[in-house]
Amino acid sequence: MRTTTALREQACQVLEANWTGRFTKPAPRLYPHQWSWDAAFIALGWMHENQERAQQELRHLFRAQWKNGLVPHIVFHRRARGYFPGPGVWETHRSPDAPARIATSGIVQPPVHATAAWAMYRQARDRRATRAFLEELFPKLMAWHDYLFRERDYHSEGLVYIRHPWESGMDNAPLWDGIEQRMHLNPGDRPRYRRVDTTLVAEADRPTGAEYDRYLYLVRLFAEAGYDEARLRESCPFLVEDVLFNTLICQAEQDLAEIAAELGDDPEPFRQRARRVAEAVNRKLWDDRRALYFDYDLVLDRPIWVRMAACFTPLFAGIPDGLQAARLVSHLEASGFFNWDGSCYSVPSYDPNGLGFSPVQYWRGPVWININWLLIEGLARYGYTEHAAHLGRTVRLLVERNGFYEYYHPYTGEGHGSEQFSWTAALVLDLLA
Ligand code: 9YW
Repeated sequence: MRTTTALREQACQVLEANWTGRFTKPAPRLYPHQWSWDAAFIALGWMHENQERAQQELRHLFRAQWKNGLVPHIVFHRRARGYFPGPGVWETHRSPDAPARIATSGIVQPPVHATAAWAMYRQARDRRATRAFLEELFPKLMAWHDYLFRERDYHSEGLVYIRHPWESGMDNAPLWDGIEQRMHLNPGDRPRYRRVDTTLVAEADRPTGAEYDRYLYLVRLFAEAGYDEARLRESCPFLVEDVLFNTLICQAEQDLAEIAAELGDDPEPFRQRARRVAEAVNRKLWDDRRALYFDYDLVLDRPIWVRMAACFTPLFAGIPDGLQAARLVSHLEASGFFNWDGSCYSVPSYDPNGLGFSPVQYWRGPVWININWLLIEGLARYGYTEHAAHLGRTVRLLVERNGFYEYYHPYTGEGHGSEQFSWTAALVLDLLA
């Protein structure tokens, strides 16, 4: 076993190697631009080593915020090549809200930013310097959350929707299989393009061509609608209230309340909004018979009964009550997601007994460190310290034996996707702190 200091040094080296001078790339070659929720996780790692970098990470992202508050899921790095789809595909100039001088995508990713900003402040040795940063970020975070509640809360019920699988952060999760099958593309609808990802990592580790066709079909739909949210609400075939996304906005609102209080503002509106989301998640996404939270398909108006590790994450935001939490934890143990004996590295991203499970294919089974980090925090929040410690040991074993990979084979522990993956390194730094 390596010493904690050695592991921490290696994690720092990964972040250092991916630092571009302006922001941190998620991975050396596969992802040469800045990604939104990666930036938040990466800041959670940098904050232990270099507050300045942690702040710059979020500053760089929010500089590309749209006029309507949208925080884009990718901020393109002008000099970087070798990623598809690039700015030319997104055509964000069709939206009056997109920034004129910064190239971005036109969709979002889960809102972990207020959570990262508040953690950075609590962690800071020099709180005075960090307070100025918090003051600078506070209105931007508010605009970001306001955008989500204003534009994405279809029935004004306290839940926000996503309109693209990429918005979930879990691109090819089996959650979307049913919706994608419904999206029949005529030959004329099938975009022509050439992927780059499959030339950089094993094709079997990545989403399929049929999935990419649909991802790009949706992007074209957005561009043609000028990114007009009202129009998209009517025409988009993919509208989902996602458990993970709503969990993270719920926690982010709680953290925004803390930030507001610290800055002398009224925290109550944020607390109220967080409570409203929690109530809505429990009312609409909780399935009492199955003792689990499920995503909701707004187009078909019905739940998506697919068991992902992400379905357990409401623990992170304190959403379940004590009894619900106990049932969630029993479910986690009984279902093959969580193993004490190490027969499977916990927690695989998707139900190991589920239809279409793959130990290597991206979000269809491999272990991801960010999901584990959310579960570790969530389990600890409810007092399941042994469970949390077991997951912490699993993460450590995975990186010690295999390196800082994007995701891991749940049975062999082998690393897949990109190596030198930033959020794996960043969250290991946070867990070791
Ligand atoms: C892609 C950068 C991103 C993550 C996503 C992950 C992947 C990008 O990489 O998507 O091109 O497939 O699914 O969560 O933010 O690390």
